[in-house]
Amino acid sequence: DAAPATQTELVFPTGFGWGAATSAYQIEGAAKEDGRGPSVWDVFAHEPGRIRNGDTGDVAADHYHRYLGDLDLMKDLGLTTYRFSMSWSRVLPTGRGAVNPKGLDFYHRLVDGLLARNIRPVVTLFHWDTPQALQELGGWENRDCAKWFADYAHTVFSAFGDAVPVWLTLNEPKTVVDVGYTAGTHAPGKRDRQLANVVGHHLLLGHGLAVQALRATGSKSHIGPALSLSPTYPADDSQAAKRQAVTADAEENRRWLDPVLKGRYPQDWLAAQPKDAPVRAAIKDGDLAIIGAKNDIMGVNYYGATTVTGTGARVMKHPTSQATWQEIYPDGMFDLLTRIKRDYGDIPLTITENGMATTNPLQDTDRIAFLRDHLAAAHRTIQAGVNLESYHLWSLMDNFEWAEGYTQRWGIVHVDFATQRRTHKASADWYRSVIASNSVSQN
Ligand code: GBH
Repeated sequence: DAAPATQTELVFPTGFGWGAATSAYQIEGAAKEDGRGPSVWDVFAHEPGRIRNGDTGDVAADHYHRYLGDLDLMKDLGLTTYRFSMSWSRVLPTGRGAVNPKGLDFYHRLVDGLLARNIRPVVTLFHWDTPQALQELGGWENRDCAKWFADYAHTVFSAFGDAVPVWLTLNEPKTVVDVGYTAGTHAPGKRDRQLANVVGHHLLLGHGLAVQALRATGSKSHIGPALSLSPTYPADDSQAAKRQAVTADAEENRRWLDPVLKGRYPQDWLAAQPKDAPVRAAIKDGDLAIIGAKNDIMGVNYYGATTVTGTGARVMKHPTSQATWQEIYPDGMFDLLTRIKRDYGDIPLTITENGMATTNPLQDTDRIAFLRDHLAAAHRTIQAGVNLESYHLWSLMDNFEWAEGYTQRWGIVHVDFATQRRTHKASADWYRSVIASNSVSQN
């Protein structure tokens, strides 16, 4: 049912990866089955008052039991790439030590099912679900966590070998720092900006050690992080707003990109840390060489722009979605990706997440417009010479949206959480025809 290509069609390069993304805690459920150990999210979600309506990921979209049907759904959409995450505590129930064979087996069945359908598995190792047993030892506050993470990574690299062609180490370390450790509205629910920055450094170290672990296996698979990035813009033409946009850029983008792609923290970000900030002591000699070792791919989660006033206040210049933090600005994707190439070199890029939440249950024409505008921006980015190899929309299906529970729906496939029935939204049918034609019509 592909529309014939016309002049208004933006045709993507042959082989461009058309994907969707999910994460383990948000879709799997089966929280206590087959030997899975608890993660910080199991504990956090069960604390009263943490999650809207008291929701948890105990069952979520029950993907652990329904993965075969979900694989067929992906095949039916025509996906050529699928990004999911492995639950660390399903593979290693206490985070280290003995492997849980049933946990590993689930991911083998999933990976094999993808390969059998010609869908490329893109696997995130850590999407925020630190094993609870490790949290009891301080989790990412403890420098050893970087090593525990690399050991877990080595375990799965050895188990999957070349069956997984693309590994993503961390999903959005920034969110762990800002939401898990500063706002305290994600697990583990702490509010300590200084400790948060230590956690941020340990996460980056974990990333670097995991890259080393992959290289040590001799694998030809590719690896990189998935960073949440947001181009920053001044709200007006004032010098003050322009300066604040640079400061915000350090927080939003350079603070993560510079260590990974240049092996150093940005000077302005470092200078902004108090003299006695514990993060200064946490950064040991040699860490940045590990963190800055070569990556094969950079994953970018792009949700929107950041606009700042002359006082540094964040304001909304563009439309938002049901998720009121989201400032929808498709051109920002072009600005961000062309900037990465300009400032950091020609590393292959993948959009690891992009999408919106809407209250429209099935006729999600707002989501179609969002996806169309962002894919048009992606197309322009490729035309400008950026090596953007694939796009994973967030999300394949409705799921457990962290502190928002099941009240925010991000999927192109609707999930009735009472029956677990999956139903295509209008955006799913639209995306299927985009994939079939390898093109997007501009309007
Ligand atoms: C992504 O984060 C996540 O990777 C994914 O798991 C998630 O489902 C998806 O986005 C949709 O949210 O509520 O004001 O405290 C996107 C980056 C960082 C945006 C945390 C929301 C919380 C803002 N997110 N932020 S607030």
